[in-house]
Amino acid sequence: MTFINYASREINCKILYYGPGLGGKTTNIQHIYDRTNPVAKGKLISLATETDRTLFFDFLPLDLGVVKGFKVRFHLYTVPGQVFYDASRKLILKGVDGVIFVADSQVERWDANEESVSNLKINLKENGYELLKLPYSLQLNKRDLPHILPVEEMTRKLRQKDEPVFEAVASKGVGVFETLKAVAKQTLIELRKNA
Ligand SMILES: Nc1nc2c(ncn2[C@@H]2O[C@H](COP(=O)(O)OP(=O)(O)OP(=O)(O)O)[C@@H](O)[C@H]2O)c(=O)[nH]1
Ligand SMILES: [Mg+2]
Repeated sequence: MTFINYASREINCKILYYGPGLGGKTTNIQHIYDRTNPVAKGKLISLATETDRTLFFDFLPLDLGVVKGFKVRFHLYTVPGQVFYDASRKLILKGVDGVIFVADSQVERWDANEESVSNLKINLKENGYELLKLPYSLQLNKRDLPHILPVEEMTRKLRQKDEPVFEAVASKGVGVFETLKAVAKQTLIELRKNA
């Protein structure tokens, strides 16, 4: 549900980072924010608890291109990954144009990844979206840690369609822009189709 502002000639897209708690969603957005030209970005808004888990969302408007004379502004959000914030996740999904799933590669977080993917599918459906039609990328994060699952196994089990898959170390910025660009590209293709 892209929002088009004819007065300012802007198209607004909403990209959402989804995934299990502590998987690295906020770290992705923080890195993008830190590395983006001040002219191209808005304010980073972060609502967190005292222990620094995202309670509501992170939000980052970013200018990334032009479609038919309209400036495309990407708004990046992350959901709170903790299981009990499901009501917030449902709310944030409204109006989504693309999703990045940030999986935690650690062996002990496997169940949390699976639970989060099925939660994503349920919430998309409830909001009337089809994952198959949505711009989507899969990020396998925390590749720097010792007890992690092989990329092939994670990909086989977590991949939902033919989405691009990226290995990442978000805390070092590895794979962060690649993942965002892949979803942004798919989103722009959708926009151009419908423009
Ligand atoms: N070693 C390592 N640590 C990481 C990586 N990415 C993120 N972290 C750390 O993991 C912790 C959680 O990261 P967050 O970005 O807050 O996770 P989140 O997915 O936003 O968590 P919620 O907001 O609770 O859903 C932080 O301490 C990060 O510094 C990574 O690739 N490798
Ligand atoms: Mg967070």
